[in-house]
Amino acid sequence: MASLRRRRSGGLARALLALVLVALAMAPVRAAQNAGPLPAQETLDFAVHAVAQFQRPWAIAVLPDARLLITEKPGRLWLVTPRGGKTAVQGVPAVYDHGQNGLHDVALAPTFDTTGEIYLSFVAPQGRGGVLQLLRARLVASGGKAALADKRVIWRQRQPGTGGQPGAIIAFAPDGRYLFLTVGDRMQPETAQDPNRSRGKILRMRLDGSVPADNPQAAVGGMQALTWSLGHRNPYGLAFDAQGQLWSHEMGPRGGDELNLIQPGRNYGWPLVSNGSQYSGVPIPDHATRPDLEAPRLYWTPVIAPAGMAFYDGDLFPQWQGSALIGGLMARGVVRVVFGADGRVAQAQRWHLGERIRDVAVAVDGAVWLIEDGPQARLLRLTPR
Ligand SMILES: [Ca+2]
Repeated sequence: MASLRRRRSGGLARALLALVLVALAMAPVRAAQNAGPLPAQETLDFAVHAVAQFQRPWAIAVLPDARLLITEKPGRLWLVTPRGGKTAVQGVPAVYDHGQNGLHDVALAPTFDTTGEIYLSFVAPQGRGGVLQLLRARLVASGGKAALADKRVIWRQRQPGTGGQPGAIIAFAPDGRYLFLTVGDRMQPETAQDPNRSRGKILRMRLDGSVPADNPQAAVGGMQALTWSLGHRNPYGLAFDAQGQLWSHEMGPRGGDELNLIQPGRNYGWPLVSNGSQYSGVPIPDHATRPDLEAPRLYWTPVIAPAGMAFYDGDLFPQWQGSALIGGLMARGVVRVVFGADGRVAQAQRWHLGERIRDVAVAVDGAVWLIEDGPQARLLRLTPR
């Protein structure tokens, strides 16, 4: 009897072990860390220099000659010297400046050195609201003046909206052949799962806006042909790391800000799953309940409200090499995320600066540029102490 019981319990233990091994094999490499509760550190590791001031700025692009292009949401574009001298760039298209809609990202074309081309994303007035558009133009600057020439809209959203978050962040593949654009759900969550709507997607296109033949749904045509990934909420950060991997962050609703590794054809879950809950407090199933949907590699509850992201590759802060620097609107500061060789993603540091941070960029000399958010927002330069 005793030996029988032992045999039975031995069989049970082996069955349990087998179950655990199967579960481990099926589980993701590592459950995502919640970095939300991690406190900001007491001291800053850098000196902060205020260089210039802007009205509702949105994005920074760094020119090879160390100057900057800075957008302001109401529809202004500035060419800015590293010391803060500002020249208004003429010829910016009309924007629908409402809520979080307006003039958004600015990015240099991979061919900028020879063509002078840049890209602007903006919500253009249409109907009673606006549609997200992507414009390619040539930056012409000389004699203290600057203007956009040869303007061409290369992509436009079909259905207008009156508000919500447009996404609108631009990134280029490391080989310089493809452009990626985030499109927010504009507070219509169900559109993020609608394959025929641009909202809640990350798009991939050629530099002229045409469909690359190797996009996951290229053969389907229409909106699906441009879609690289879906199920996104409000992606205000998009950047390639040094290994050529594409990362995006997005704001969760109440909790559940996400940092995602973007892979072609994958569904990132919004609004079917989220590690946050509805603003009303109504729960949403967690990412863990749907292993068929791509889970974030790192998340924040409570939220940081991430905005802007740059991978640090400069010389002034060697300890930050390979890190992602992410601005925080709610966090009122900057977060540094590190990536282990084993696929581990973790928040390494969080600095409280006392102001909402809208965008982050790495300067030509390895300093870090931050732009604050709001009507009197400062351009900040971070250098080693
Ligand atoms: Ca998600």
